Amino acid sequence: MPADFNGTWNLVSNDNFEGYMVALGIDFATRKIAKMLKPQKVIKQEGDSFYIHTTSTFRDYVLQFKVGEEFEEDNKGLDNRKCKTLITWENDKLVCVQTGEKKNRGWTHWLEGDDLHLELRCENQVCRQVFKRA
Ligand code: VLZ
Repeated sequence: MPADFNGTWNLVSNDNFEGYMVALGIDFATRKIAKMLKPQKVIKQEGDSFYIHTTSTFRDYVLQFKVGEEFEEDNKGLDNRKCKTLITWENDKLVCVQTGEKKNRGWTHWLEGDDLHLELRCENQVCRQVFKRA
């Protein structure tokens, strides 16, 4: 049985989101707004099929994928750069590699106790987010 990420999750901590956004080339004004946000994630998981909806008062982002199947991601409303995205299981961690213009781009999700963790990577920046069940 893989890890079960199903649920609605609220952001409780967000370390170095600023550095991650700078690495992505997000402009100053957008960063000022974005770093104040407390996004919520709604995750629907059925086997290896995932729907991850990140919502906030400012912008929304939806990602749908099947583990192990590469697809083109548009990052619309984020940095708008297209990349080839592949998500795989590494034990109970969901590991995403986003191949494109930006080096070392991707993220990892895992569960730790009652918390959902997300590490976001771009170039030499790492952002660490923790979510709790809504
Ligand atoms: O999450 O890649 O759960 O896509 C932040 C929206 C969404 C707030 C960040 C506005 C997406 C940002 C993080 C304005 C620049 C992400 C994946 C893993 C699923």
